[in-house]
Amino acid sequence: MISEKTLYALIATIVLVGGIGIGAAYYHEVSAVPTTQELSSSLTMIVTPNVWFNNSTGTQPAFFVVEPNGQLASSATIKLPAHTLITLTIIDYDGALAANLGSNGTSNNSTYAKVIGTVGGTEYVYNGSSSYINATLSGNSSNNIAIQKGIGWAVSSMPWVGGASGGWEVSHTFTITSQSGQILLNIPSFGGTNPSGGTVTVTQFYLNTTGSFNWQCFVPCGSSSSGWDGAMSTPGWMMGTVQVS
Ligand SMILES: [Cu+2]
Repeated sequence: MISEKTLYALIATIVLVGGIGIGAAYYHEVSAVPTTQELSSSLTMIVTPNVWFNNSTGTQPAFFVVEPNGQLASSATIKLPAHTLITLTIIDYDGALAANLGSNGTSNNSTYAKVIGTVGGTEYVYNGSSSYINATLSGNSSNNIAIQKGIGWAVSSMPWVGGASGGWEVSHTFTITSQSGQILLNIPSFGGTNPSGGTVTVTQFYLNTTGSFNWQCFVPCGSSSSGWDGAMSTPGWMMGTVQVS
């Protein structure tokens, strides 16, 4: 016959082991969550002007993605959630006037100077010099460098400056197009002749169609005489894929 003491010890063991079992099952369920992780509703990208490309081309500009965990990643494939308000931040260390905008080295398509597909049709630019902005652009609402949506400089398109020998105030664009070439999103990054060098752009948008799309910069900033080789035609540099799910 089992003594009372042994019985209690047995019950305690059963409860303990059962508890560990339930705990393990629960832990497994919780720890399984990241594999079906929700896609982040914020996308932060960095543009750097002088990244080593190869020995013959030298350096090229590139977009990088800053992942939610803070790690720097390639921009070759960017995953974004559908039907979700996405906040995009582009930290651009580059800057120059773009003499050409569009799908080849000689096109001058003002479409790519416009902000397309965002909430309110605007983007917010930070770090521009207020004196410079006031001298050349209207709609400046920037009175400090606080990174707070709505306090930046609200922009719906970038101008051409400098007359015939000038160019667009666009350093690079982050443009998402459909398979048929329709522009779903066009974010011109303000480079221009900004004397403070480099800008931060913040904007918000929705992607309401799932699937695989192309992203491309439409400032011919790559190599060769057209500017469309090198970075412009290499995934993870100035183009890539956006997967929306
Ligand atoms: Cu570019």
